[in-house]
Amino acid sequence: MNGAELIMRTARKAGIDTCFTNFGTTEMPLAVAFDTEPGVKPILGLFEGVCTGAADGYGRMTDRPAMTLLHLGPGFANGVAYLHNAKRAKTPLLNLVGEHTTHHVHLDAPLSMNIEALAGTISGWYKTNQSPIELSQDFADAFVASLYGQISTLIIPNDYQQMKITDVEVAVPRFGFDPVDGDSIEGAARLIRENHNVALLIGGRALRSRGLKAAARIKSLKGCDLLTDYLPGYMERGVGFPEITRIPYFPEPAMELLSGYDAVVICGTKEPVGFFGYKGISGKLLSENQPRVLINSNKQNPIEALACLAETLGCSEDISPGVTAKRCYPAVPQGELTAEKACQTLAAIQPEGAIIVDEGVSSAFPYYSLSHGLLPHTMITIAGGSIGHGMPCSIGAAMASPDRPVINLEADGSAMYTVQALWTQAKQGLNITTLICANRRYNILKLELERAGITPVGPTVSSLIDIENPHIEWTKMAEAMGVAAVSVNTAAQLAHEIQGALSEAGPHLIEMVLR
Ligand SMILES: Cc1ncc(C[n+]2csc(CCOP(=O)(O)OP(=O)(O)O)c2C)c(N)n1
Repeated sequence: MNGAELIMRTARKAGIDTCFTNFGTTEMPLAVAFDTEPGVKPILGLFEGVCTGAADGYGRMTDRPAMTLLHLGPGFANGVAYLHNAKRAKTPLLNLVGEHTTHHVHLDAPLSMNIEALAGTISGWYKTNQSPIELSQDFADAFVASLYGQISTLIIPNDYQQMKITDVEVAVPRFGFDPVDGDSIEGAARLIRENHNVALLIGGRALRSRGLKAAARIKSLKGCDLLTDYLPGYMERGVGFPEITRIPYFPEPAMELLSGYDAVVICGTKEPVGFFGYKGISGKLLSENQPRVLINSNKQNPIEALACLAETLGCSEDISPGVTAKRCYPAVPQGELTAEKACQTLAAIQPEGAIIVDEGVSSAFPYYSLSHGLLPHTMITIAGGSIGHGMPCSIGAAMASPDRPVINLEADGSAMYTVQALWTQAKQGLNITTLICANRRYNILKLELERAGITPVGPTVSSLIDIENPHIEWTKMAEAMGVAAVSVNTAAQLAHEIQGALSEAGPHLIEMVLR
């Protein structure tokens, strides 16, 4: 067995089954080991951002890491933007990156780069392997670190991947969250008991069904409102789940919402701050005199922390009927498509168990408020605001949940960053329906310019937020990569095409021409 095979064997033993890759010469032994030590399925992405975004989607669905295999510093750098979203979503994810052979590193060859410096900006755990004997243990350490909900990056010199290894045991990862902190739970219980109007701000794993159940128990007894960040990574939603209010994107309405609370209990996320800093507006969304308490650390499980808080407060297991969503959905609207009508149409026909990957940016603003009473589904958002995440993330979500339909609400500008993800969707035959929100501009930037008082927008800036000229032919582009595609401009056509796409295996793209 060589070092690369030892890595694959360790990965398999840890339970890793999928690797999103775009490799090169320095990772050759690892690529060969997919055959000689089978068990981890490699999936080719035609750009590293597709690989890292897909690994993010996989990790969000399973709470287990998918692996990536990337080429040196430049390959890793191409993936960083979508690792950023994964980091913000607290996704478990494990990168393997090849390094030049040890006797070549100091020669400053063309592809040489400081990989550790790159890895350090994004990874909760990273290391360059120092000896082939330690490869298995390094991998197991990387795996364990990722399970806390962070990125691990293991950099492996090419000669160590090739080196023959005998008499080394395959390391078995041992993972456990730290126990919850009784003092902060007591502090939170006191805040809830002593204040009239308390918000429970939850994120990360707390938005999975067990966390939501604990939050709903607390709300049933104490009436706390349940809030989450504007861009939560992953959320179970719909009938039977409690309503979670998203903190608005712009700071004024966000502060208005939060100022209504006497105190805030935070679990699975951190104190809320605005997306951007604006002149004369505080970046912190809570005021200094609002009491707050955070009930978990990064190494404690927020689900356990919430469940423990529910017990401490004496909440019953039963949830009040008023706390969870009842079935409620809009009708398919009529007429030409607008962003509002596109969201209504999706909400009207979205099937049970759908995984909604929301990168609709400004076109998706109306969707969330329509989705509370839909059939149970999963919502995934672009947690770090690094656009181009939707198409790759859908790949990982579909690979992790092959029996569930993935619907990617995708803004046209964002889609263009990683459009080659469609090729991987077709190659793998994934059940993904991509709904392109074709407003043909960077609309959110137009809104931000207006907010900044820059109206009318000058011709040069105007041309920098217009993506219509030349016209992007979505159906041709999708078809060129093997994805069936159609363009629609009325709500009725959209409803018909979504239903058709969902009833047929494989990926589909629907261009929604928005007025
Ligand atoms: C990686 C990255 N590059 C650039 C940006 C800046 N940015 C934010 S939104 C946006 C345009 C979004 O346009 P589109 O996806 O078409 O959505 P719309 O605003 O039209 O709703 C850009 C360029 C970003 N957030 N992330």
